[in-house]
Amino acid sequence: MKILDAQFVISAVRPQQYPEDALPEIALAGRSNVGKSSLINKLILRKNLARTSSQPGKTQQLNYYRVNDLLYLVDFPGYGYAKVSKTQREKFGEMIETYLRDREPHKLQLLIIDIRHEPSKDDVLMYNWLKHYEIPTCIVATKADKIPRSKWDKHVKMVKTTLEADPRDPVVLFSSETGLGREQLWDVILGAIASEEESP
Ligand SMILES: Nc1nc2c(ncn2[C@@H]2O[C@H](COP(=O)(O)OP(=O)(O)O)[C@@H](O)[C@H]2O)c(=O)[nH]1
Ligand SMILES: [Mg+2]
Repeated sequence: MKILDAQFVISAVRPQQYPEDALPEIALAGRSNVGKSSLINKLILRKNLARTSSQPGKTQQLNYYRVNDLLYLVDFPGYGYAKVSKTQREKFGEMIETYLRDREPHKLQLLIIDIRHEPSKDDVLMYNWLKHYEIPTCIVATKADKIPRSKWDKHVKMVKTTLEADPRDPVVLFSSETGLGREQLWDVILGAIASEEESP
């Protein structure tokens, strides 16, 4: 995928701030620190457009990045951050659930999992929400460079088993360090946008 243009658009704290141009939205969810910002930077080949490791615990903003006047990447707040209060957790839940239920341009969800670890309870909960709202989902097992290649299969299997993943959901092995999986993930993203156009 050739990146001609990539821009940060807005940190939206309420639906009224979401873009209104109806470009398809590809959203990313995952625990804080799992590597979402790094993955966005790798996808769009910018070193630091999506700020890595900034403001952990900001539970209520969706960061919108516009790519090639073609689509938005939408970075959800990271979940599972220990210092977040119960009220903030509830706000996160409300915001995300409303987005998943009502956001028409949302075409694909990337669920980002650290390949080294078993998915957390929050990961399982998020995956179940996605299934409940029938959102097309791609599981991305990132930080692949952190374990030896010989262990990739076993860890991918563990991720799928713990999530009880639908075998039809694609799983992409990724590394923001090496770029592994970048083209494959773009194929999944472009495929999700195209299949939507075929069957309105
Ligand atoms: N080795 C390696 N480190 C990564 C990878 N992705 C993210 N990281 C590191 O993990 C930390 C958290 O990444 P970040 O993108 O800020 O996570 P976020 O909180 O999900 O946005 C940073 O120190 C990144 O450099 C990866 O694929 N490989
Ligand atoms: Mg981040």
